[in-house]
Amino acid sequence: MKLTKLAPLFIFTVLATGCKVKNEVAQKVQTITERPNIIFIMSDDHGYQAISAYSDKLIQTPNIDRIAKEGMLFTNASVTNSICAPSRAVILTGKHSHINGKIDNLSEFDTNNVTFPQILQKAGYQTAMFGKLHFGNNPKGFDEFMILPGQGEYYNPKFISEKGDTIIRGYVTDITTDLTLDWMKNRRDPNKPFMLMYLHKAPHRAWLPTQKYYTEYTKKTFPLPETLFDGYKTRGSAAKTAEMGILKHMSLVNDNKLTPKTMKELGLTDWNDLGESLGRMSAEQRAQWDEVYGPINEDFKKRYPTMNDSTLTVWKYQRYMQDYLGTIASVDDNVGRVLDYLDEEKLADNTIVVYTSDQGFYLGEHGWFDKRFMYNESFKTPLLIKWPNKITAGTTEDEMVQNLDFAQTFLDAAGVVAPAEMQGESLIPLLTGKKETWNRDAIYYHYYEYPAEHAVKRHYGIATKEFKLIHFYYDVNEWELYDRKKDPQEINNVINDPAYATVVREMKQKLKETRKKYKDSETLDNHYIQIYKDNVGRKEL
Ligand code: SGN
Ligand code: CA
Repeated sequence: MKLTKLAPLFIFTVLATGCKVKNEVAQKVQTITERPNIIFIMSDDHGYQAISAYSDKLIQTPNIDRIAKEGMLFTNASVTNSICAPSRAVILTGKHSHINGKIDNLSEFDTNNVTFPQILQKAGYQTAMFGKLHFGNNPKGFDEFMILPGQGEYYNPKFISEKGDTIIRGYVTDITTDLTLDWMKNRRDPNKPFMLMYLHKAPHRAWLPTQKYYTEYTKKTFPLPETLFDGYKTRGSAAKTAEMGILKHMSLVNDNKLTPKTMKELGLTDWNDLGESLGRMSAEQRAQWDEVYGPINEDFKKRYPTMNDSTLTVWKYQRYMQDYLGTIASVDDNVGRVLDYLDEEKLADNTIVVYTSDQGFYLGEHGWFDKRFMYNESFKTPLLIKWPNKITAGTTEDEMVQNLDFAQTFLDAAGVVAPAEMQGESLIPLLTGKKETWNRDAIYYHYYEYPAEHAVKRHYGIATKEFKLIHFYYDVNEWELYDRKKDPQEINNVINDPAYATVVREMKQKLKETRKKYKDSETLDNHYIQIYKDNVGRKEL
C-alpha cells in the first residue's frame, strides 16, 4: 500500500508524538489510505455500440477503453428503467423506481430518499458532483456541486451551484471536465478519500458536437445496422406504435440540422427547430457551424427530389451518427484528461473509476433512435470499471449486473454497511474475482413514462441470461418472449411458439417471484398510473 500524499503527515505526527501514539496513528493512516477514491463517470444516452471496447464498427474511444484495459468490461450490464432521471435516482438510492418514487422525467426527485453520497459524506468522504443531474432539485450529500439545469445545453451552458447560477462560455463536455479537474486539483483535501460524480450531458439529443469534431465527423459514413428497416413482424403493438423511428420521428431540423430556410425551399414542414440550442452560440461559433452545415444543406437540396423512404432513412441515419458520434469523441478526449490526472498524481492505483451511461440507446437498430424499451440496445448499458489495486487488468465479466448495484458497491468499497432497504448487490465479489458468492439469475425492469414523447408503452419484465419476458400492461395486455442466445437482435417474439410453452410458464412464474422480491405489485402499478395522470401536462424537468 502506497502512502502517497499521506506520508508527510504520518512522518510528522510520528516524530512529534512517540511510540504508543505512533501505533495508533499508523493504524489510522492505514485505514484512511485503504479507503479508495471513487470517480463515477456517466454520460447521457451513450449506447455500448459506440464504445470501441465493445465494438469498433462506429468509433474509436481509446480513453474510455483504457478503463477496460486496466480493469473490467461488463458485457451484460443493464438498467432497471431506461430513462434519464429515473436511472439516476436508482443509482443514487440503490432502490428500484417503484420504491424511490422517481418513475419518470416529470416529477421531482423526493429528497427524503437516502442516497449513497450522503452516507459516504457522513463516513468522512469528500463528495462533489459536476454536470447533468436532471432532478429538478439540488443533490444532497455533496460538499460541492455544479449541475446543469434540466437537460442542459451544449454551447455556453448555464450551471447551478449553491452560490447561484452562472453561464460558462465554451463547450459543455470540456467545461464539465474543467470543473471536475479544478475541484480535484485545488479544492480537495488530499488526506481524505473522495467520491466524485462526473456526469456528461453528451451524447444526448440534439447532438451538437464541438467544432473540431463536427468538421471531422460530417465527412464520415457509417455501416448500416442490420435491423435499420425492421418491419416489427412478430412484435406486438408497442414496437409498432412507438414514435422513435429515424424516418418518421427524427426531426430534419432539430436532429439532422437542416435550416428552416432549406425546409421552406423544399416545401417541407417539421415539428421542431434548434431554437435555444443553436441560439446559445456566439456569432463566431455560429459562423463556424454554418461553414460546415451550410454545404450539407445545399447538398441535401440537390438530393432530396430523387430520394425515396429508404434513401432518406439512410441519409438521416448517417447525419444522426455523424453528430451523435462527434459528441462522443469529445467525451472520450475529456475522460482521457481525468485518467491522465490520476496517473500523474499517482492516485490511480487506489481509485475506482467507473464509466457508464444512464441507459443505452438505439443507433438505428429497429429503425430507431431514443431508448425506453426493455429491448436490448436501450436496456443494456455500457459498464467499465478499473481499480488497479483490486481488479485484474483486461478482464471481462458476463454476469447480469444493474445500475441498481452501484450504491451498495461503493458503500462496500468504502467499508460502510449499506441500509437494509437498498435492493441491489455489491459488485465487489465480481470485481475481485470472488464470483462464488454471486448467484443472481434474473433481473427486473419497469418502464413507466407513457403517454409521452416517443410513445413507448408501459411495461415490466425479467431477463435471465437466456430469455427475456416482457409484459406491456397499459393500453394493451400483451406479452413478448425473446430467446437471447438464439435471437440476440430480438426480432423474433416467440411468446406464441409452442416450442417455448414451458419457458413461458417458467418465466411468468419467475417474474411473479421477482416482482414480489423487489416489492413491486399491481397496486403500485395502479398507484403510479394515477400519479402519472396528475403529472401529464407538466413540462419535463
Ligand atoms: C428530450 C428529447 C427526447 C428524450 C427525452 C428524455 N427530445 O425530451 O428525445 O427522449 O429528452 O431524455 S428533444 O427534442 O428535447 O431533444 S432523457 O435522457 O433525459 O431521459
Ligand atoms: Ca439519458
